[in-house]
Amino acid sequence: MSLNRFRLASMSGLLAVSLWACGSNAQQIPPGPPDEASRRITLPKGFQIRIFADNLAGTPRFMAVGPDGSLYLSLMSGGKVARLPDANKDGKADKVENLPFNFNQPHGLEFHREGNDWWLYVAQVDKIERLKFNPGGSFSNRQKLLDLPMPAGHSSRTVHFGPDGMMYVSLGSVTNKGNEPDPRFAAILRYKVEADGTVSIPADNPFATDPNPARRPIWAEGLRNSVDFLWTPQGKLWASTHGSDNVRLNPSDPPDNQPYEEMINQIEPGKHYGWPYCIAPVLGANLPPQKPEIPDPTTEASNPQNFDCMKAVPALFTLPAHSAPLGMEWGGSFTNFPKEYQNSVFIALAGSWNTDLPANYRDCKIERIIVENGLPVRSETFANGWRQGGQKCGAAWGRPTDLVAAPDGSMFVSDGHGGRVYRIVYTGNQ
Ligand SMILES: [Ca+2]
Ligand SMILES: [Ca+2]
Ligand SMILES: [Ca+2]
Repeated sequence: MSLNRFRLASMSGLLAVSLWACGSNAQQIPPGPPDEASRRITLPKGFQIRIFADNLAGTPRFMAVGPDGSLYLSLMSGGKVARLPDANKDGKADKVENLPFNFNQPHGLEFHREGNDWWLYVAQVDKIERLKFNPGGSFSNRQKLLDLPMPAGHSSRTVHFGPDGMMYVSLGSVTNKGNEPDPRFAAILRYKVEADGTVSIPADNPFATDPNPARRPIWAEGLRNSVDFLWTPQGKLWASTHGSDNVRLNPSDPPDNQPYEEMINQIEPGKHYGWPYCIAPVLGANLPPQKPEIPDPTTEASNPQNFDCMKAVPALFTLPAHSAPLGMEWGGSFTNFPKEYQNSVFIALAGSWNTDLPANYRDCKIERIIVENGLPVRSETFANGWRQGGQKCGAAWGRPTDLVAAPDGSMFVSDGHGGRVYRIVYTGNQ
């Protein structure tokens, strides 16, 4: 959860009031003149996309909006976090300012308040750090909170604070579908951060007293690579996860079809989500009573405990293999969008880079998963057109990477492949 309506509702003081004023009642910033994004990308009727910032070097990844209303963006391979203000409110970043710090593959960003202070949390491949945000926009008091295990494998690390005030961190796997060197990989971890930056294991963590200290922070496991996660308005923790590559249920099956990519897992403490032993059984919605996960016949992991796939929690919603889910956000955060878009999950899909058969090339696009009665029921494409027909997303004009709510309730979309940030607004016009 970032600076969105759920957080704002619980804040107090002038800062909260000014931020709230930036939300649903904010003056809508017009989309600006047509550009290459508006010519290429298709959206539902009434929505407009424009380039907010271009020529961003260093692999743009995750974003967060700061207490100053500016967009902050991690530049993962560049080792930087950039600030992209739009003080003149013309729908274009006024400038790209790199914060004067070097980071180690920064990915997840989150602003979180402790008392009167705002801190920017930066998830890096080997650690979590935070920096105090000062009025005027400078950062100070850099603190390392936590070391994360290495080597990297999947190297993106994501940090969010939950509605319970705890810090959640996701780490992908080191291997494709093998044995991991540390139980903190392929898991979502949960920590308590004290006001002075001390980090501890909450007593109600499911493995808080495990004899293996590395298991104590685990909140949920069997998640190969949960690049992002969020909390629904009902307080449910939902996480995507990337499936293993090169699974065929039968040796004669065509490539690229298995496993289905898990878009929404409802995360419960202490539960196992199947990887590396089991895969999702159903394409699309798998709602209670759920079909159980099925064994991955190609797993390279030894299975000393004879892990039973009946014990894995199946995903609530999947999409085809190689969809590659990255950033996700609750639709209600986009207060500029019509009401029917708000009860949904928007998810950035990076699409195919290593599929074999052209028929299975997946789009790099933004998908909207529609939620009814608290459950994901179906999905539809929201923004598409970054790749041309017959082209893999690895060769496309861009690939959506993350999406967050702008201060006026529109959507910022980062593009780690095209080096851009876009802004999607609802105007109601064709
Ligand atoms: Ca501007
Ligand atoms: Ca699973
Ligand atoms: Ca997110």
